[in-house]
Amino acid sequence: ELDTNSAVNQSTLEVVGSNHDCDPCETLAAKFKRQIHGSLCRDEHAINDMYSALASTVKNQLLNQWRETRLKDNQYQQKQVAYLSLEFLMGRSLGNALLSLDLTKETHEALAEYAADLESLQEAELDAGLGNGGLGRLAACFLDSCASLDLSVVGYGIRYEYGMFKQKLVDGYQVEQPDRWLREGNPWEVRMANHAITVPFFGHTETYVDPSGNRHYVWVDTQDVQAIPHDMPVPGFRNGRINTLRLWKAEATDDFDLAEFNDGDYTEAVARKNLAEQITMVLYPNDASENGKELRLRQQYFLSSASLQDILQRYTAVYGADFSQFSQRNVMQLNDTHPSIAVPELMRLLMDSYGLGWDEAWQVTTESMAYTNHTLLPEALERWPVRMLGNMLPRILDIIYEINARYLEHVAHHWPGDTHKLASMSIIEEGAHPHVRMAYLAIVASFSVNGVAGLHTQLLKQGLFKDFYSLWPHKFNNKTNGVTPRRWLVHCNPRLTQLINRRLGESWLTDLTQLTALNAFTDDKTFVKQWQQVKYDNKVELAKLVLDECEVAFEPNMMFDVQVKRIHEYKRQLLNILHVIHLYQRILSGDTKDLQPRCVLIGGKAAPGYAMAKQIIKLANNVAHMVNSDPIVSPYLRFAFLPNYNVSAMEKICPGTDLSEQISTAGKEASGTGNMKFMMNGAMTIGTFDGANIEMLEEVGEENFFLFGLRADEVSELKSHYNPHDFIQQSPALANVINMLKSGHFNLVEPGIFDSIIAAIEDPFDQWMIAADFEAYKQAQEKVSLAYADQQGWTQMSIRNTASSGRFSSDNTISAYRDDIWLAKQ
Ligand code: B1N
Repeated sequence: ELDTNSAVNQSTLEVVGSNHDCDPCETLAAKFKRQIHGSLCRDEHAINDMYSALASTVKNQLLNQWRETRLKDNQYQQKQVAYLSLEFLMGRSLGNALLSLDLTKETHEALAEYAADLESLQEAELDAGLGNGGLGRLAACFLDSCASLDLSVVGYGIRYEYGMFKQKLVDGYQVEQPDRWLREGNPWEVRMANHAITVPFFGHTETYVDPSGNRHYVWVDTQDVQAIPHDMPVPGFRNGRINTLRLWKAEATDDFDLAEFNDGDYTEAVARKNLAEQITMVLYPNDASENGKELRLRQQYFLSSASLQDILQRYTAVYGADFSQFSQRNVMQLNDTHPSIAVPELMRLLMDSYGLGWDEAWQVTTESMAYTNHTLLPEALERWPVRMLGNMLPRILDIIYEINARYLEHVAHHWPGDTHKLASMSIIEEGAHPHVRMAYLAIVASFSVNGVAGLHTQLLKQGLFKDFYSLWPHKFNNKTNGVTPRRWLVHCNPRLTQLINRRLGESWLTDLTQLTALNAFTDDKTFVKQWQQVKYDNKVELAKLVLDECEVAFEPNMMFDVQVKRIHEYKRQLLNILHVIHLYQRILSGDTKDLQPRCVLIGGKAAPGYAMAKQIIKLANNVAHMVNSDPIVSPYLRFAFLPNYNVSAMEKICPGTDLSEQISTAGKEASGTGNMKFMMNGAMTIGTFDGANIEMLEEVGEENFFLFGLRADEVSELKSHYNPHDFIQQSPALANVINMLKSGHFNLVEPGIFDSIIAAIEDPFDQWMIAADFEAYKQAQEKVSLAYADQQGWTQMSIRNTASSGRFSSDNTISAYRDDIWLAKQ
């Protein structure tokens, strides 16, 4: 089954398919040696070559288990879950694979006779950055938990040639550079050319009536694109299961336009191949906002169609054309609306390719689709122009109209005579430029609609999707996000893991709630000391990273105060920067009483088209420059902006953080997941009553969490009469900060560059309400300082945070998806 002879994307000549790889008696060391010496261009002294050889060795080692998992799953012994997502932010694979397969010790032995150590080989791996932020990383954590819980789950995604851009800083401004992560090949992937799928685009539909009077539709004159699977292994944690992440690559079909051919336009026809291959060229770098580009819709349909055809092929291979069992055997989880075009596509395939009637196809579809919503922000809700859809996917648009017509009958029945409801709930948003509302399409066709944290789900039910909730209350449910403890504790924080193991053994690795047992050691002086030492050592490492990347010296005896996430106004990095300016002013004025020395770190990427986010990065860098170049300030305060924040950076950051900043405007952050990684690694949180913060607070208790700011209901109440100047007047600290910004202190040679930021804070329409929360934030930070001054007390709080983080293991989240969504429809 597995096509191991794929050297196609590997710049090396490999000895492949050799049955030595499956020899259980051959040591990893021997296999590695063969891998390194068995290729022409691998040099045992070059780190990159050694990494590739080691990764290939590990990949080959897991092929047998991978094949067995696949053969078993093809028999449908378990219900099959397809997790459809435009993003999988996997990061590096080597360390995780070694951990899951329990090969770390053997690998160290295999490397003993070489100059390079395992850590430097791991560093040589480029991140698979096939996602923007939380939504993509959640998909990656979920895959790990699904495999570790022995569930038969396939992740379906796109093999972007270029992942999330690399962020450079030039004069404090973000500059984007392409991320050619496949440059040196991808040793983890297996190209499955023999499983290619054809995806149609453009053309038009024709109908005919068969002799028995049934109407049939054919989609003709299409421009077809090939979808080639590239499979990545997803090993479960020491349980023998290897699941698959199937990433589709777009390639041109071999049949060229015959007319062009005959016209002698051979070269033109070949050049046109590029158009098809563009589809999987690049990840759109927008987090929580949509840009409506046509190529993005092509990506969405390409993923949805290829994945559904793949699922249907596997199903019909066992059950033939009998679809009565389909929804008992299969479920598709839609990761936001990005793959929601799968709804009409499944209808099309069932009707046009497999001959089902509408009602039967609709039943199969609505019993097998489940939709996860990840945001309430209006700018992120997808709407596709009807014209664009009609042109690119004419048959699909027909089906959407038919779904809408039938569904609106249901609405009319529920709200008789209410034409306003019909318009507001229609899947088609009418007007001069009608659009398809993808969230509505997803809700109508799914048996489950879930939010990603308690507050978020509540707001979905009461606000955005209120009418749908009253129509179908049973569809709505909450699944609070989680993160995988394998990557986000065991792999990234070996020191803490060892310390915990010494007290609790190892069974907590697959049952994170066992960490509550750590609460028994908060009064154990030795344990507290050891915990402190671990944090200190991790801070030394983080300080090295900051020094290398930012040329700012972080001092491990100071508090490490960190905010890393995508740059967005709702996440309020600006509030954090204003607080840094406030501390800077206090220090300059000699007011250092109760002031705890801090190192503040901010990191994150701005969407390339998001001007305000880019200005915020520039402000952070300019403030950092002033703070760090003043010797009076540096004993108390240091400030750095870390460029190119990504998964691998987070693996070093969260173990070395004392204080985690989760300060979004209440009601705006659907869940957050970085918050959970920090908590697991013993950081304290300063945060608003938003997203999963609320549940973290609930677990750890208010005494161990620095809560501040307006609640979601207060934010919406204040909206109608918000006046930032009231808040500025009432807070001398804020007034001073704004005055200093206005004075040009941070942009002496660049006059006016921060005017738009100042205006945003003072704008009565500032929906993020920076001014409203400043004073509360400042006071919460003062409490943080006092708490940090008591190192013993702080460490006890740190232990309690890790101890209470078990609920936020994605194993827990996935168990709930399994029980309430995936298996609920058996
Ligand atoms: O999804 C995460 C949540 O923890 C975060 O709170 C939430 O902001 C994030 C369009 C998105 N919501 N929406 C997106 C990403 C890409 C895109 O093109 C929207 N990301 C989130 C996991 O639930």
